Amino acid sequence: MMLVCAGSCCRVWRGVPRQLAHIRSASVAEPGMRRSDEEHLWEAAGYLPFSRAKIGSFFQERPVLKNPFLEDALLRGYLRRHLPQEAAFSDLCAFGERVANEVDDWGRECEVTPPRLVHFDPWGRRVDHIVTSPAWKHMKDLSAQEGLVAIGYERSFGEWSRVYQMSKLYIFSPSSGLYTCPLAMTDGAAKVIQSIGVSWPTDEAYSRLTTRQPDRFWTSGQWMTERQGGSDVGSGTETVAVPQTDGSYKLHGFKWFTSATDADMTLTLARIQDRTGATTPGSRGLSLFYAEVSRDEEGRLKGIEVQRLKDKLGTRQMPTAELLLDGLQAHRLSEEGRGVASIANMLTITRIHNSVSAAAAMRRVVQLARDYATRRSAFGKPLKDHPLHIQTLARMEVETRGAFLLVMDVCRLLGREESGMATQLDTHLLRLLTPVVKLYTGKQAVAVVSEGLESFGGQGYIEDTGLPGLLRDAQVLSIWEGTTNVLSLDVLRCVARSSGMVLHAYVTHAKSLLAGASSVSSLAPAVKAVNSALSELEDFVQVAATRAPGYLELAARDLAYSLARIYTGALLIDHACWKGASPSDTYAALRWCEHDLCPVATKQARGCYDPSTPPLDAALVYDRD
Ligand code: UCC
Repeated sequence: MMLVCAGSCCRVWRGVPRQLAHIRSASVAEPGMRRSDEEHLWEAAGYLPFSRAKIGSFFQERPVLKNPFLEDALLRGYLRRHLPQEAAFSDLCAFGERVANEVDDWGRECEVTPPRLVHFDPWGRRVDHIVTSPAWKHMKDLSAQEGLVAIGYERSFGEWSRVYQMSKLYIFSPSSGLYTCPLAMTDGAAKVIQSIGVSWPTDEAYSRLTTRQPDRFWTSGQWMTERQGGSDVGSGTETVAVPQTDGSYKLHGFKWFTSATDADMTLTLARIQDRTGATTPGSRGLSLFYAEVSRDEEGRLKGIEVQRLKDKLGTRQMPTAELLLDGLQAHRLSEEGRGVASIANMLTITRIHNSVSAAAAMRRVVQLARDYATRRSAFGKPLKDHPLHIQTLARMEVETRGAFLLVMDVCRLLGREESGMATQLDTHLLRLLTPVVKLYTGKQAVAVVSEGLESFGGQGYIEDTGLPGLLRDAQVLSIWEGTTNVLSLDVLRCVARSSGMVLHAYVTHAKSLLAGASSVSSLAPAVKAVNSALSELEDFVQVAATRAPGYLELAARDLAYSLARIYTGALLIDHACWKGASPSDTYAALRWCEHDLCPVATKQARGCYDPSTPPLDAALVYDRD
């Protein structure tokens, strides 16, 4: 008797489990025995791999989610630089542990147990219950306990409180089962209420939106989108508000997309009817209303019918519903006709949350991909030892770092504004950069997450790995809260309304970020690139100011991208100059600045915004031949 495992049969036997080895060594193989006989015997014994449900012993190792705070050198470096308090570090570290070990599983459960709508109870009564998973409810409690909204209002870290809050959300977001969506709207609603003044009827709501007590915590909706669309709110809003004798209103309308519809309250827009039933058209006819979602004694929703849940590409963890408002009691929060301006505060907050989620999605896919690269071997060595693979991950890392710093800078500005520290320059920057960061990171997230899936090969395309959900959920980031083009036009609008002051603030601050790098030779190419992109940008603005308005509209998207890339380059350079910076920080800044930082100038030089362009574009798009 001897062990036969030489030559080609090795391939066959490699899959035999170790516990069967004694059978293998003790039984069948005799010298001179033909391999096919041998295989036959093993197969008869039921041990031949790849036959009769025996698939061999190789299983692909999964990527492991480790503590996302400890795994993120840039996040920790950024906080060491700006918010070096031990309390913040220990909280984020403990929360990161919780996310990796507990919350991520809940997020997965939210995905595989999506919400469903129960229209009727067993006895035929209309109830319109949106049934959510236990994990979704855990997320609500956790959000209160961890202060994911509260931190922004407690302001324990002064002007850095928003950075702290958003760092926590950044760690949480990809594991949250999209609970970051109701949190974004909850934060936005608290902000609107606070800016209007906390008093009846919203004082109780404000305290619930910002509490850390799970049993008191409320989430808010933001019902803005109607059947005619969600971008052109001014002409698309049909909902009417009928005044009541007690000073409240009854709302009648149809909300086409309402996200996280299991909310406890909402802010929404409607047109106030006068005594004749007439309303004012356009934005000027819109007012902002507050309404609570409640039920009568029979369990029916008061003044609301849930028509159906939406069947979406992603964000399936979260209920999105069509709602018929049929006499919903509401209270007016804004002055009449000031609805859009009043809800703008909410949009600022939700757009910043959106950007945090975008950067977080990129970070998560990079973390998983780099872990996987240490586990997965191909062509004889781990993926991490293939330079081309690592180059690809490094490019994703550069995009992620840029997105992170841009997002955190906007959070910094928000924190300064809310703590009364903001200069005029900060206020202008916050107004300009909010649409810029939202539109740019939303697009980057889709690109980076898509690239990230590829780094898992076919496994990145398999639903129950949880990886495709990252991409499906990223796709919404450039759509809701203002599409890329709508936000690009918002950039133009705030430039025009401030008579260019927002751009002046932008250039001034970007230059000040570069100041510390003037003597750092390793960063010289990056500094040169940002400086020349800033000059190109200023030249573009001067030329564009002399052209017809259509010129700027055509340039709007490229302008917004230029603003994002140049400013991010300056932030990366500034961070690389910090005394605690690492060589990777320098490398990231250099790589980022190899981008075309000012595409609006490049395209201007090619005549892309000239009057001949729109007809050529149209002819191309509708080319029939
Ligand atoms: O609701 C949605 C999904 C909810 C889920 C959210 C989850 C997020 C989760 C993230 C984490 C995962 S999606 C639907 C969202 N809808 C939008 O975002 C609307 C997009 N459309 C726009 O943004 C448009 O530009 C409009 C609606 C703002 C345009 O309306 P108007 O009436 O034409 O706007 P005007 O005339 O330009 O501005 C009216 C007033 C002005 O103030 P005054 O009168 O004082 O001069 C503007 O300065 O509003 C002010 N305003 C703003 N202020 C307008 N936009 C802004 C702004 N962005 N910031 C500050």
